[in-house]
Amino acid sequence: MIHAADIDKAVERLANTKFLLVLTGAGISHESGIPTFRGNDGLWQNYRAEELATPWAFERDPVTVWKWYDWRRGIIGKAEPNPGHHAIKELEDIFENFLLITQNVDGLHGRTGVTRMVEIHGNLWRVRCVREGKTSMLMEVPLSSIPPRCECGEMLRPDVVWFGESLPTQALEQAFKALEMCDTLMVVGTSGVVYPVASFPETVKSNGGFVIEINTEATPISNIADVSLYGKSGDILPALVNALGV
Ligand code: BJW
Repeated sequence: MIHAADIDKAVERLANTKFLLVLTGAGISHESGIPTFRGNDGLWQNYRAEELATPWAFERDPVTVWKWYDWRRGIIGKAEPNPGHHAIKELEDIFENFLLITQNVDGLHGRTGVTRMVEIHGNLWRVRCVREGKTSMLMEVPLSSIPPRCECGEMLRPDVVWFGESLPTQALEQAFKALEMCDTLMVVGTSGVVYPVASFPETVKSNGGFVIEINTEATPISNIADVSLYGKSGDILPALVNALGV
């Protein structure tokens, strides 16, 4: 249940924001039919994301890990950006100083035309040779052979960030700069448990910034958010853009 006073508070802040930083997680793509990680529908053959999204799982059993990605690529390949994704593109058009940091690897934000974006956990349509480190796009769905291989004969892996791996340096640098510069952070559809991204709201708060959270349920971020708007991002984000009325 969203209180009108909370919406008003968020809109008033946005109207006075100089630099808007938006951080998204799997929840924003849920209304496009893509399972989240920690919801019940995120389970795949009884595996949890934490058991598959690791370099050790890939080393031990690349076929199982690739089958999980092939399953997800099949779902994502049929999905379309939803009103939440489109509203974020509208926010990019409204704010001169803007950055979107997404933890999502599904590429749906990019399909709205948003350009000031950092895909901080990578992109599951991009693959990387495990020997040469060379990246390329691989759009085939379903994959004709698992695991897919590079021209050099070595395995390809999804160009995403697994647990225990460092986030891409350039993406992190862009994120840290924006965390310093922004006065408002809008956090959408993330459970706020995966680091280092989970610490971003705290960083903004300690820099004196304002945090707006949008989620269907309370998360650890709710404890520090200035406003939490509980509901679907596909309903709340368009309502906020509409209320901004620019
Ligand atoms: C809706 C909705 C609707 C639903 N509308 N809302 C410090 C402390 C503790 C641990 C660590 C630490 N630093 C590093 C770690 C270790 C680890 C970590 O964080 N572990 C925790 C689990 C404890 N982090 C790492 O290893 C990271 N690397 C790193 O830090 O490198 C340096 C280092 C290495 C080693 C040691 C120390 C330092 C890498 C993390 C990589 C995460 N990778 C994944 C997979 C990406 C590829 C892929 O997709 O396959 O990223 S895991 C998965 O979780 C994915 C997501 O991006 C990420 C976050 O999930 P997200 O988006 O929040 O999804 P959910 O499902 O959790 O939540 C969805 C939310 O939406 C829910 O709240 C719903 O309510 C909501 N929702 N419908 C609005 N319609």
